[in-house]
Order: sequence, then C-alpha cells, then structure tokens
Amino acid sequence: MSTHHNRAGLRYAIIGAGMAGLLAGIKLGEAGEDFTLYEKADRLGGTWRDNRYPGLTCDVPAHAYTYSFEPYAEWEAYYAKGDEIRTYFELTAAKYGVMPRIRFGCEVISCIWRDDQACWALGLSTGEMVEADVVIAASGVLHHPRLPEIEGLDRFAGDIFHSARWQDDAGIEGARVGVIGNGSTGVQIITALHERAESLVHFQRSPQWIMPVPYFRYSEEERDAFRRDRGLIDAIRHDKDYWANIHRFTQAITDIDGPEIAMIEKVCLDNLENSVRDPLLREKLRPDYRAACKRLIYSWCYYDAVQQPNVTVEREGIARIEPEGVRLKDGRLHALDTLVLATGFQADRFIRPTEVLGRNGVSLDDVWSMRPTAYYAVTIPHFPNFFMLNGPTGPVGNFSLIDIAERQWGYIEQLLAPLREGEVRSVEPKAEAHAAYEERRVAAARTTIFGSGCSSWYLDATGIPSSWPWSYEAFAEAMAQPVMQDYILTSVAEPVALS
Ligand code: NA7
Repeated sequence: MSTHHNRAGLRYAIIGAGMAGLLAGIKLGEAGEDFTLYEKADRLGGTWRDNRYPGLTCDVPAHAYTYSFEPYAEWEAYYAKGDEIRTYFELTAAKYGVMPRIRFGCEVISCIWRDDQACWALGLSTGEMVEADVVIAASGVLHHPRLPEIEGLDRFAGDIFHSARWQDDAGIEGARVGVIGNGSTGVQIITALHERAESLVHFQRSPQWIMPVPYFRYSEEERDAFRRDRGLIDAIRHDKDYWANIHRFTQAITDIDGPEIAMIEKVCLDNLENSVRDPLLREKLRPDYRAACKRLIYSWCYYDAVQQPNVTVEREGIARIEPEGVRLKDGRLHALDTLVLATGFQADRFIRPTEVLGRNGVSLDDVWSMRPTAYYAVTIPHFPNFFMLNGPTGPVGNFSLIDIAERQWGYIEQLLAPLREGEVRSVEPKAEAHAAYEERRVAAARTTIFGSGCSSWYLDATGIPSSWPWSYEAFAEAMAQPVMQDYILTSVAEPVALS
C-alpha cells in the first residue's frame, strides 16, 4: 500500500539566468514554489548579456521573440536590437519578482544525485554545498566562444577579440578592421561597422545564403497603439505569414528535394542576383552548398554593406595572423588595426563543464562522450529530477527559441506534477525509451538539410546533425503531453535506504 507523503516544499535549483532560466523562475514563482536561480555572471540575460557587438539584432520578429504571457510594446523596429532584448528580460524578471531569487556571481560547479535522499547536492563556486530536489538546467547553447585554429592569433599587435567578448575600447572609428567569420554574427558586424571603420575586410571561408527580409521601424504612434491594444501585438505573434514561414522552413529541412527548400534557394539566389552589381563579387558571394544547411542568414542590408567602397570580401584562405594583420595563403597581407573573431561557439557543451553525476555516480560527461543527447531534449536516463531547457536534440533554426522553451516547460510541468503532489520522489526516462528516441532521431537527422554536406554548429563531432530532425508540429505535439509509460517514477513507498 502506498503511503502518500506530501513532499510539500520541493526545492528547485535553476542554473542560468538567461531567457530559459528566467522562464522557469517566473513559472515556479507563479506556482508558489521554492526556487533559487544560480547565475555565474553578475547580470542576467544569457546570450543577450554576453553578446554586445555592434549590429547585434535578433532575426526573429521582435513581437514574436517575447514570452507569450508578456508582450512588449516598446520595440523600436520589426527586428529588435540586442540591448533592447536584454532590457526586456531585465524588466520582465523584475516585474515577476524573480530578481531577489537570483544568486549572481554564483556558478554551479557540480550537481551530484544522492540516491539515499532522492535529491541533488550542488557544489557552488562560493565553496557552499546546497541541496535541491529538482534541477532545471538552463545553461544555454551558444555560450562558449570557439576561437579559430589559426597560427599566430596571439602575435597580432592590434586589438583582437571574439565577437561575444566585445572590447569597447577597440579601434573601430577610422581604423582598419577585419572580421573573420560569416555566420549571423560576422554578417551583422559588417553591416554595422562599414560606416565607422576606415576600411573593413570580411574574411569568408564559406559564402552564405542570405534571405532578404523586411525591416522597418515602429513609430511612436504605433508603439502607443501596441500599449493600448495587446491584440495588435498578438496579431503579429500569430501572423499567418510568420507561421507559414516556420512551417515552410521545417518542411524544407526535412524534405530536401521538396518545393519549400527550392523556393528558399530561389529567393536567396534572386536576392544575390538582384542586389550585387559586380559579377566578380557576386561569384565570391555565391554559396556552393544547400540553403539552410547552415543556419540561414536573414539580412536586409548585408549586400549593400559589402558593396561599399571601403569594404572588401576576402575568400582567399588565411595562412596565419602576423603582428601587422592577416596573411593569406596566396601571400597577400591585409594590414589591420583591429581583428574580430566571429567564429562561433562550441555548441556541444550545454551544462558542461559543470560536473553532473546521476544515479550510482554515472557521469554526464561519459554519457555524452559520443554526442550530447536527451530524451525529447529534456530528460536523461539515470539523471532523476533533472530537466533541461533548450537542451541537446531540441529544435534550432530560424524561429523563436522562447517558444521552444515555453513548450518544453509545459512538458516539464507535467513531469513535475506527481513530484509536487508527493506521490513520487523521482522521475526519469527509461533508458530503452531514450535509446529508441535517439535511434529514430539520428536516422532522421542524417536525411535533413543540415546533413547535406556543409560545416556548421548544427553538426555533432561525428558529423550528424544534433538537432530536432522533424517538423515544428511534431515537436509541439511531443511537448503537449509526455508519454508517461516512458518514465520511471520512484514511489515513496519503495524502500529507500537512509543514511
Ligand atoms: P557561426 O554561425 O558558427 O559562424 C562561424 C563562422 O566562423 C563561420 O562563417 C565559419 O566558417 C567561420 N570560421 C570558423 N572558424 C574559422 C577559421 N578557422 N577560419 C575562417 N573562418 C572560420 O557563428 P555565429 O556567431 O555567426 O552565429 C552563431 C549563431 O548565433 C547563429 O547561427 C544564430 O543562431 C545566432 P565556415 O562556415 O565554418 O566555413
């Protein structure tokens, strides 16, 4: 007979005060739960705190890149700038009373599951050891900068830094600036710097597919209308063209011979043909792999920027960095004052380097030795009461990760319910359920556009796309309700050894 012991007062530890950790904090706060949010930095905002480079813009329409429950009337334009988004998260965290629950400057160094007490022991950078019944890992995806393996990086005489470590005192105004890297970051930096630098060189190892998108500013009257009528914001959030685009995009990545990807390629190539006048430059900028294989670049002004007289697109390979600048393989030198490394992130880290030990001391680092993975991107066998937001194998692409995190939170809440009610002490996915999920996922991932032959942060160390390989609808459906038979719920009625 089961004795229902209400474990009222579950203790939650949320790791990371970015978009996803704040979401968890807001939701747990509303439910009256006892949580602490651990943030290693001294400010919230995650990727929107770390990235401060000129031109930083979110390529999801501003009104669609907010929490569904917290619309925001103040956006200055259709696409929001990084500092506006950081302000939005700061205002929202304050409004929902999350700020006093955040421990800033406090890194979680280790999470160790204690079987005897069915709880997690967290080692903090302050030297403290704290307990939590539930861990929410919201530590981000694109967080650890990846520096390029180019000889001589440390010999450059000017200012040199990664795009996510922007140096405000670096020489830009009237200076000779180089940018290595051609992802969303490199492209946005080029669009912002060409008016300020004396000369600007964009070093491109691979040309990009550039999707033309509309850009317009909202007037004060429009913002006022948004303030008065939330329906106007909802109309943008739920705009059928926006969702049709997301649908088309996820169709495109899963059906690589289908009409949607053909259409994306056509729109991007027309953009190249119609925007770039010089035939030589046009050929330099022409991608030689499938569209959407790397994350599509949305830009309304990149092709204009690279046609400015002080901007050079350099496709020749880099031989090494020298004190004066970048030496190319053909022997030419680009002399520079400032060199920006927009070379991306180590996208396979997730909560690591935090040491996470589950049941019987099983290490997450070992479990992830081949590739990081999780059951439906949220839970991991042998790691009870451990939930990830924007964890491995989740959807990534040209849509709002806030919507992804909210749907994942809806799934997590349903797994938490029996814990909250005190019916069980722990919840974790069955190993065989996870193995079957991962087998299906890998098989599907190989056939997506991400695996069609290009390098990108979408690929794991074995070259297999690491993300959700099915449609957005399939993800929404999976998150709507966990398959409870795939979970092990450990009841309090079972004998639990007490230490
Ligand atoms: P990305 O998209 O990973 O782009 C990194 C860029 O850096 C890409 O163009 C790489 O070229 C280039 N790169 C990396 N290493 C080198 C070396 N050694 N030499 C030359 N070029 C190199 O990072 P971002 O920061 O732009 O964007 C990350 C995400 O943030 C983005 O997708 C959005 O979701 C927001 P490659 O293509 O590999 O030839």
